[in-house]
Amino acid sequence: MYSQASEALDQFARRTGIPVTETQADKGSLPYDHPQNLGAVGVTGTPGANILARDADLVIAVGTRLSDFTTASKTAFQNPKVRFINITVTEMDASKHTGLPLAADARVALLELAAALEGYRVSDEYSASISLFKQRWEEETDRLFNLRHGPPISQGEVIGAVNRSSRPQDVVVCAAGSLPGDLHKLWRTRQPGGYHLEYGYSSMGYEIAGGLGVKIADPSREVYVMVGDGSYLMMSSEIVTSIQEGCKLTIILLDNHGFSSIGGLSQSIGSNGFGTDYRYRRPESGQLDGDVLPVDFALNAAGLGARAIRAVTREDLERALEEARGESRTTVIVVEVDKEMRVPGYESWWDVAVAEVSEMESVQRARAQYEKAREKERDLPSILLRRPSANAQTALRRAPEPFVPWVRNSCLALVIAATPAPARTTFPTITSFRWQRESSRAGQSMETSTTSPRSRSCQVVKSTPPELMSMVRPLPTLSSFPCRTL
Ligand SMILES: Cc1ncc(C[n+]2csc(CCOP(=O)(O)OP(=O)(O)O)c2C)c(N)n1
Ligand SMILES: [Mg+2]
Repeated sequence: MYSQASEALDQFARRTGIPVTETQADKGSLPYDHPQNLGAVGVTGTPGANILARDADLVIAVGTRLSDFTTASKTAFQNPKVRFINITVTEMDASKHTGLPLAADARVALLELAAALEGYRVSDEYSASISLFKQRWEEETDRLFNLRHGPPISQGEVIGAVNRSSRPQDVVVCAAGSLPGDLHKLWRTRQPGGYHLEYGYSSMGYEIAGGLGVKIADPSREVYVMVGDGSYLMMSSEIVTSIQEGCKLTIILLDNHGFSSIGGLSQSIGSNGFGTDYRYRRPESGQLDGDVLPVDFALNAAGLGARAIRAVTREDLERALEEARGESRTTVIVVEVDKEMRVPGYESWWDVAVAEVSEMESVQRARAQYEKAREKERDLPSILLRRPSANAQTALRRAPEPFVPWVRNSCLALVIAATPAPARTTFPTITSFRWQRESSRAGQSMETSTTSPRSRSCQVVKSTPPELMSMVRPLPTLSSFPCRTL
């Protein structure tokens, strides 16, 4: 996204037929209805993206940190022969999953690689499965957008209504709770920059302040801030600034009287959602199991100077969104949603540790399932290469570009798109990039060390497999890595 690589990614995907999946950071680089766009990948991914990631024999990671969510805690890639090509300007990320580190700007890299792959296309069978997964996902999204649940209505329906009401150039802003995962899966982004998620830290309270920044950056776009009641309670004060500055926001506040996200997680680990409802503590039980706290969010928003509209049904919500569009000042639409009517997960898993020792049977059961699920975590180590000795350095020479044969020999390639930094004028292009491979003689004297992310420890591998040696190059900033070198 920051590289402005959308057009290059579009060309690369169309020409090769290789499917593209999106991290939170990159959603919108391709429009949702692009024929190669399988949508969200990882813990909050779509079935098509996750099934193809599971089976992929080659993953081209563009700008992604291959984080815990993107890799489904290292369970996302199950093909025993899977290889990674990591296109990024961050050297540490370039080496993840024993990938081929291609340190380059995303746009430049994709343009050059598309040209280098002239004539290559994925098989018809693979193409057909991509189309089928896409079609099924659109049907599933329509189902969730039209559940007709409640009232209280479902969060999926609210997302559908906001999505339908917004224009392609408008922006949805969010940060924390159950909304980011649901938006990642369901939001139909039509233009780059139409989807703004703070998912680096997923900070509750970012939403309204962040939305104000987005509006200041481009006042011509309507900004739809989607925020949970918990996050709203953490920081709603920038509503006042938005009114002071005449920066209109449309804020959709989804009130489910607590933490749907953390409540669901807590249930999944056998802890019954402890402490995640906004309820009175009942003296009889000593627990937070009394009545729902009477927080009036519409009154609160009006008190800060916003126009406040309450919506109960889907029709109310659609009318409110229509009214908000004609408003010139910040408008807060408060809609109650059913906390337990969640958008499900698809073909993925997240490593949330379950207590090893507990008297609760539900926790013991969850622990047993957790231990089984963890067996799928794959330790594809990072490669860190020690700075070679002066002799070895002089023996280094350009290696033949391995990218093209890797793609040509792959049957099930997949792109994961994220957010690399913008092109820098000093940055080398792929063809001029110095791929360094030590000669066979120098190979004897070079050693690699691999980090083991699961154990957070560092093992040292003295005899480097020749295949790895052809793809690693010295990392100039090695000393800054928290890793012991030889
Ligand atoms: C500043 C901050 N504190 C705590 C968390 C952990 N956390 C993530 S989601 C969440 C609850 C969010 O509640 P709400 O905004 O109502 O969204 P819901 O889960 O109901 O969708 C919490 C406590 C966080 N992400 N950020
Ligand atoms: Mg909530």
